[in-house]
Amino acid sequence: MADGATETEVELTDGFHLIIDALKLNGIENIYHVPGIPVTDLGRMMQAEGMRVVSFRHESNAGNAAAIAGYLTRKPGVCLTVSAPGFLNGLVSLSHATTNCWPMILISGSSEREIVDLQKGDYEEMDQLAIAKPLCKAAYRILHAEDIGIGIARAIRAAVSGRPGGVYLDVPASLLGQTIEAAKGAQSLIQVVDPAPAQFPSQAAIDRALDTLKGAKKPLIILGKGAAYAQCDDLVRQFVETSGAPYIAMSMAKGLLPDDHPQYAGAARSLVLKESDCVMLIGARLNWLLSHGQGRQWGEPHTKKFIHIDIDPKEMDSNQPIDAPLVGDIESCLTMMTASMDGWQKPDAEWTDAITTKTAINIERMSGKLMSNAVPMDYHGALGRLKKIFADHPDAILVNEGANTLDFARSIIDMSKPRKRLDVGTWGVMGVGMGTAIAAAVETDHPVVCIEGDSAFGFSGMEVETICRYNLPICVVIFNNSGIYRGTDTDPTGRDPAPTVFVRDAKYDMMMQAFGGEGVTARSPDDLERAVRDAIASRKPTLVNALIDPEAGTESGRIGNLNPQSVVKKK
Ligand code: OXT
Ligand code: ADP
Ligand code: MG
Repeated sequence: MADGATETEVELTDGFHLIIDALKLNGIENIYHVPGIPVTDLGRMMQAEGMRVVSFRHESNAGNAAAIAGYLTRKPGVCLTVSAPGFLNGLVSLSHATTNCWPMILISGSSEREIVDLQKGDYEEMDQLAIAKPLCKAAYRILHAEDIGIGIARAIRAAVSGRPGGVYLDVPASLLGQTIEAAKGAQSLIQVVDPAPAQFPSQAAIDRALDTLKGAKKPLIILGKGAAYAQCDDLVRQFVETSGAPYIAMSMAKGLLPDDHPQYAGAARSLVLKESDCVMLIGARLNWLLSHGQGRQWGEPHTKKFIHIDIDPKEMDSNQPIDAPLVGDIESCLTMMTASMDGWQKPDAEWTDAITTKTAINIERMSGKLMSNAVPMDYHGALGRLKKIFADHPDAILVNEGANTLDFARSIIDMSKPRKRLDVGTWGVMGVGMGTAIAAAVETDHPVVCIEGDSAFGFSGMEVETICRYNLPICVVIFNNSGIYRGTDTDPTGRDPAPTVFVRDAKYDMMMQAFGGEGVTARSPDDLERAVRDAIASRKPTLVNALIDPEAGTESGRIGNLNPQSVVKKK
């Protein structure tokens, strides 16, 4: 302090600025947000300090944006919400991020501890920390400005290290205005060093995995979204090609190697799951999406051997006995494996030829359907055109949700680059579409095409205003079949619409027009192709209302078998 200076001239900082400085110090620049008490000024100040603040219409969508930002960047996506109701809205997506193993931080304003803990009835009173804890990977509260550096550092490290996941950070209103000396504040901030350290397995585990793979006559590799998240794309490709094994990709791992790769067995999925004798999982869990590794689909009773790479040791043996567990990060595991694969003997041609033949038959069978010019459109006719568009635009990002709309698009549209297909993830959750699309555009600046069931779109549709407000290069294509799965159900009593149907031929295109974007109705595959190509070229916010035959879909798409059946005869 200069001679004669008074106490008040000491430079101060406060909770608002320390949070901003701590995030920026750790390379976090984008915030997905809904403003309100007590965080309105925090959002404003973040923007003033050069952060990109994307303000949504509902916290669930802001949270879904943060979740996918984490997946795409390997840095925690940050969602900033108000207390109680805003916090609860954001919590669904925090759990979604945790379930999918994506790093995310939900920062939520909260009411004052003294009032909440005595339940005196504060504005938006809620014990948020207690509620968040079981639904995320870690949860912290910061009470003192000098602890902000530690709080943010802990949240970042918890989100990205080991198996990534969602972290809750509770920020009481009084923290934001707390002041401390600026120099002391700056000193208290932490730049996290090596937030997701490499985790190498032992050489013995590698040798066991190599021996198991070597012993296989009919090996199969399954790539999951953990492998896409790991961002060691060249190494994954090198390993797959050196092994010579056929592989399939789980939904969001499509494109990690291009879907037209000669070893890709996606179009012979049933065959390879059933007939393989050794399955190597790389960043994919043997959960419901793989029928827990059992049942008819897997050719049960089977004696398949399993090799499993996962960063979480608890994942091993969760569904099937794992013969060769490889606990470590994918990059470290595959680096060690490929180092010992010189002169590797590829699988017998008998196995790979059978797959190539089946693949060719299935692709041929499908290609006829993709030429359909039926009006009203069926799923194949519409998706056949979108398939061509993605082939011409390999950098475009595909966001996809719905039931039939999801399942048909997954098997019809090839992806040729990693992390270009973003969808409903492990929970199969509807409503992720607009948040996912917005974050994909913000984080990558690539054009985004969302292929949305009309029901799926309804969960987050108001965010078309956000898309227009930020002028994002997003084209939303609504597969409008006037319902959930189909648009043809009726109420047996004749009183109401059936629970699964919507207003017939709704004009969703007008929603986009209402906010200044392009809104187009597509009745035919030609209309659809033209509209989407125009949208990608112009990068203007666009909504294409694609009218699909209400009779074209099936109950629950490809997962109708999960519906319980009633034994009582229908009236
Ligand atoms: O080998 P076989 O013969 O089996 O064939 C396979 C491949 O070999 C072949 N194939 C190919 N052939 C030729 N060429 C190529 N290139 C090719 N590629 C593949 O195709 C078949 C299929 O291959 P696929 O897809 O790889 O394999 P399969 O067997 O399907 O894989 C199994 C799974 C389980 C891995 C896969 O199916 C999968 O990933 N499924 C995910 C399913 C999912 O998550 N669904 C979403 C949830 S459904 C339901 O819950 C819905 N809700 C309820 C609800 C939800 N979810 N959330 C919330 C918050 N509230 C409520 C609702 C409300 S869906 C829904 C709305 C639905 O209505 P919409 O209007 O939105 O949508 P529409 O249905 O369109 O009306
Ligand atoms: P999919 O739905 O595509 O099958 P899952 O979400 O079920 O994929 O599985 C992803 C798995 O990847 C999780 O079990 C997670 O622990 C794991 N994982 C994520 N990142 C890494 C990494 N860098 N190294 C190893 N495993 C990882
Ligand atoms: Mg529908």
